[in-house]
Amino acid sequence: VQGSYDYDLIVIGGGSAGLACAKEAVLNGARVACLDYVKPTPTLGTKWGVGGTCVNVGCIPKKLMHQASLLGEAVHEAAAYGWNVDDKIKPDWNKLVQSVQNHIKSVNWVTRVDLRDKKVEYINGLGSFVDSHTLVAKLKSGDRTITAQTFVIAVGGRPRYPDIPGAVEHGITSDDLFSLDREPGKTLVVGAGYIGLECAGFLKGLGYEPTVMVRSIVLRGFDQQMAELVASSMEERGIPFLRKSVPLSVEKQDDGKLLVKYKNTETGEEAEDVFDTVLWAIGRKGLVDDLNLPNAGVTVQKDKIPVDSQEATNVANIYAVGDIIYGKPELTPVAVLAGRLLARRLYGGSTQRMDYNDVATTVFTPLEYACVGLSEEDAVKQYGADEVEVFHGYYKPTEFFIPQKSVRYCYLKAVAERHGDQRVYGLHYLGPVAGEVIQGFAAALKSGLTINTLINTVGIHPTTAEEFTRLTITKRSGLDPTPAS
Ligand code: FAD
Ligand code: NA7
Repeated sequence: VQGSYDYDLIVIGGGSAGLACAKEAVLNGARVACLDYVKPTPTLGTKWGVGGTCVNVGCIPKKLMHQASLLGEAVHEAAAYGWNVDDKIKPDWNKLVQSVQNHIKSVNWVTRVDLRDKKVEYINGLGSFVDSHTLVAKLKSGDRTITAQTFVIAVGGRPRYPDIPGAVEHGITSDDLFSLDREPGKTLVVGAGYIGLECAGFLKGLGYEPTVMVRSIVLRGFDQQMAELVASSMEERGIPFLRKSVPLSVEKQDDGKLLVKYKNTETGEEAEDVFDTVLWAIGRKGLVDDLNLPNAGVTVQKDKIPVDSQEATNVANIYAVGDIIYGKPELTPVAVLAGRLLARRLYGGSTQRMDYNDVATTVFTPLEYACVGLSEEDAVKQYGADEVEVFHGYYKPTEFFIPQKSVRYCYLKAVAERHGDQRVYGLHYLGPVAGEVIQGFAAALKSGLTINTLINTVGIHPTTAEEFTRLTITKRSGLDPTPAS
């Protein structure tokens, strides 16, 4: 009987998905508890407050460090614009970390106040199922057993460590980097997903020496032409990429530095180098283990939870949202919207489902890359090469001229239907403020944008976003996509 449970809804995980879901459920009349618990990182013991990955060890600190790195670049450009700048400027890592952490702590505080105001009961405990309606919350003060009609699992994930000697003892992950109490120095970044590239990018901008170790390809899952341009733009800035390489071991030398042995996966050749920091960015693991899911009967697939189009698991009263669900984009706005829509369906009489297609995203590398919709290879796979037209061009941002910044990798393309209305399948942009450029186009693409509409839209001059309205050269034509001036 519904009334006999402690709560209508227990949300496990107080991150982007869980908080959005819990707050929306209360707004729609439900009695809700939200559990959040962070296990410290294995070696440095880093932990943080309520709010999940995005706020504490993800999007927000990452964007702040990226901004710090862009500012350093801007200061150097300022001289060309006539500012009298002391050329000995250098960043203070500890001060940056302190500023970033202060901001995070203020967000943690606001989040707790918001939960109290919105009447969500926040429980700082690790949740573990007893059965499909009962949970044990492991609190500092001991165990507390609570029951609910409905559960939403929103536990997200944590970075993986490779299974090699010294990985855990001597390596760190993004969970430690944003609060590291010493300068990272010469850093080996292992993994060429977006997290690895972003971290390498801002470390370089802050004056350190990152190297990226790539096992196979760069930015798996993204358009590969764009991914290679991102990598080349980073190499041009002096970030070496160790291609086709995997680490074998990490040892601490007597001088405190880290000796990394690695091998080339094609030639088998082994090599070694010494670093101050080794950062694992080799992907993330869903946090299913502590949940005791077999007690509730919930199915797991590769440490993630498969759900249907209503975010329902295989158990009738248990749902899952956010990074923990299998096969969907792991992004904060996806987690937030899916969590909110789920609560509205459960308690607000809504039938609206989450649309996981055409989600825009940005890789915050020094030269940023943003995209929405299909990659060129996915469009070709889906519609056939003869049915896909790619409009592309290089461009020169006005603000790059005076400081004579490299424009070699400022490039964009629209992947579209070849015949008929020439509907746009995907947009890709490499250049400054990429996320700001693509966000509005994402709404256009979702509204059925065509090439005709795109090139008949009057641009805003002088911007880089206006380059999308000038895309007239197709790859098929073979014409040179570089601008004359
Ligand atoms: P989380 O935010 O991870 O929240 C889950 C919470 O549940 C955590 O606090 C966890 O400790 C807690 N928990 C786990 N198990 C239990 C349990 N048994 N009991 C109680 N609590 C538990 N996304 C973007 O959109 N843009 C970006 O720029 C971006 N940058 C990123 C950069 C980095 C370095 C990283 C790591 C991620 C980034 N992401 C970005 C991804 C984004 O952070 C995630 O998609 C988002 O946080 C997922 O939200 P979630 O609610 O599913 O999980
Ligand atoms: P990703 O996007 O899963 O990328 C992980 C990268 O690490 C990728 O380049 C992998 O290469 C590489 N990798 C994976 N395992 C290893 C080992 N054992 N050794 C060396 N290199 C390895 O992870 P991120 O951390 O960037 O992002 C995590 C998620 O957060 C991601 O799914 C986003 O959607 C959100 P591969 O291509 O597999 O050869």
